[in-house]
Amino acid sequence: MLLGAGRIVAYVDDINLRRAADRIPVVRNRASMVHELMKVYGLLELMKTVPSSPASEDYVKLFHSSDYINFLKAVTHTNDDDLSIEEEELEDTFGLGFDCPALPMLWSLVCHVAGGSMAAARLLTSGQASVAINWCGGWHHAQRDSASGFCYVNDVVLAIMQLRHKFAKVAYVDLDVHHGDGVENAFAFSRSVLTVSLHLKEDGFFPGTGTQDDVGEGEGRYFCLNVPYKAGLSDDNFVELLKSVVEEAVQVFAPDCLVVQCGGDALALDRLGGANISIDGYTRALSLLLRLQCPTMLLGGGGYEPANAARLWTSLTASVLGTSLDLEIPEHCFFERYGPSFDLAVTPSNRRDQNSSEYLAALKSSIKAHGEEIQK
Ligand code: ZLV
Ligand code: CA
Ligand code: ZN
Repeated sequence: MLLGAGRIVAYVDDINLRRAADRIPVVRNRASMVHELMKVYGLLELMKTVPSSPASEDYVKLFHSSDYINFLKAVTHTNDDDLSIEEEELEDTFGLGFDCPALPMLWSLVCHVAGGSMAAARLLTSGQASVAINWCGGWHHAQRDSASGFCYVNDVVLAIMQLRHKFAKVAYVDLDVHHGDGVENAFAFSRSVLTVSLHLKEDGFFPGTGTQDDVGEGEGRYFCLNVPYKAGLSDDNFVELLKSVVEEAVQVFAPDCLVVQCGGDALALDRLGGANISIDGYTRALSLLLRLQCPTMLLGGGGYEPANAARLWTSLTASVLGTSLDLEIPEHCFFERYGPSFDLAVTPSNRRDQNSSEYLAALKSSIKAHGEEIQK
């Protein structure tokens, strides 16, 4: 499926950004795998590639608290032996701990990750691109004063804040299998940013928030849309949810700009996932969103089978560029990571979709009110 006819596509391409993203423990080396796969398929020659530079402390402070930033910087400058805080204590202190360990050079990682999505935002605000891609971004759980769920900095919130300088209304759609809680919380009171997350919601699944009744707060009521689903969600049901609830709400909202978090952990058989989406399912979902014809930022996020995340984001990039790719993965430095199939497809598994038609119908009807409320 070719999605992007007539669009100027730009890709944030920076070795230092990739090196920083590669150091995030649960997705080690993933950023390089994604980039190398896009390169060997010849996609880099088909789009504008734009470097990024690390964001400044003042930029990161536009969303994160000074206390949290000072803590990140202090952790960075302390070696392990000096770190007298126990792991459990760290978890209570600004969210650092098991999911978000205190990594070496953490502050530099934070600035690079924030800088990548800042560069993507600038491409859109300056009109240099109509689609801006940063597969090293999408860290949607980080909160104003804490790290959470592998996310140390909320590059998404910061990028949306930049986009708001030029675009009055920004819609955010989060396809990651987890709830985009950090982005939702940041804009819960705002009518200028519509946040939408589709996510798996079952007992014990992180972060545990994002019921359909969670619709935003105060002035921002109904400008948050949550679409919780059960395990095994199929392509058809995923696309149907986007068509019947998300598309309508976003159309009524009529954004001037769109940000799509394309977290790849809703793919079939993801290590941390639980949905059953194929690359074709993601492509159909994105094509619906691109039909809105507004400047669009594409970000990464989860995706814990690195080869599958690389397959997905390479395929989505090709679709946006209006080009198709050979199924056979070309020989390159990460080639052996694509075995045993060595092809580009990620197809659904044969697991049962626990989203019954009754569940989906009830979900749709409970969410329907959104369109009407947004219109008021
Ligand atoms: O994909 O965890 O379940 C965006 C994203 O959305 C939890 N964390 C936390 C909450 C209480 N638990 C316990 C802490 C677990 C610590 C270790 C792991 C270790 C190795 C491999 C996987 C995990 C893990 N952690 C699996 N699920 C979690 C979640 C966080 C999920 C974040 C998703 C991030 C990038
Ligand atoms: Ca999500
Ligand atoms: Zn996720």
